[in-house]
Amino acid sequence: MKHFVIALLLLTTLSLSACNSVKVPKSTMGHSMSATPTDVVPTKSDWKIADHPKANEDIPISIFIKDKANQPIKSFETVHEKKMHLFIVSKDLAYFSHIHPNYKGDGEFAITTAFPAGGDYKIIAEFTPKGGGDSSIESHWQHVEGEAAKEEPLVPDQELTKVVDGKKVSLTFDHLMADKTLHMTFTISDATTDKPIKNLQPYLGAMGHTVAMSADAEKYLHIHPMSTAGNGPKVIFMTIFPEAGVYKVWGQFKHEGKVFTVPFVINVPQK
Ligand SMILES: [Cu+2]
Repeated sequence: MKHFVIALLLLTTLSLSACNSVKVPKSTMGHSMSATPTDVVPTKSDWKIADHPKANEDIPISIFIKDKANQPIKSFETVHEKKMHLFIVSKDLAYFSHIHPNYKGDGEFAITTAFPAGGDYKIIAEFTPKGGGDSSIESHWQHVEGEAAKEEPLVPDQELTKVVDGKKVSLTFDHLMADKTLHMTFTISDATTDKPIKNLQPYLGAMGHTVAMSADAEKYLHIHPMSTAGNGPKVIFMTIFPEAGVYKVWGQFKHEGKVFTVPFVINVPQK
């Protein structure tokens, strides 16, 4: 049944803070695309990270997931092959990492990672307590000591074509505007020959994953392709950007055994 639900999964749209929570139903079959939380299990979290983590050192991170009564949540669904997906972004959104903590039991997830420079990072954990229909999100801002990287201004890309790891990737939208269901399409070709790539491989159970984050790192969307059919060159995602503004979008795809991540900065206009 879960697999069937996952197969129907078209998108997951979540906001990080409860006060401006945006939840879009996974299925677009209903009429309502309103921002109503559906079957997200309410959670709390404790984050245990070394007191003064330094850049470029291995930093153990433990995340304790609890229910609203402060009791550990003990069992989790496996979603896209993992019990937890962890995203780490620097405050300027220049740095992006997608990793998978291990489940230790009793609500505790653990991973060791290194931060590339001093500064502030947002860490976002996505997981689904057993029985939950949609993923829950917990997030944490972490300061890291050490020399800061030069801040990269978040400027919308003039042209939505990038070359990453020998792939040329273009991003197009059917209509780009806030608060409206839209299609975003990644088209992937070989950067040297310009030939369309038709042998993309599934990555974590989907033909691609897209994460989008608002410029202030407060709004977060994790989007999956509309269909698992086809292996490129086009991968189509459907989503809603909850508000107008600048977003950074990271598309992640797998080709010839290697995952590549392609970032874009877009400006989503008002409806
Ligand atoms: Cu993941």
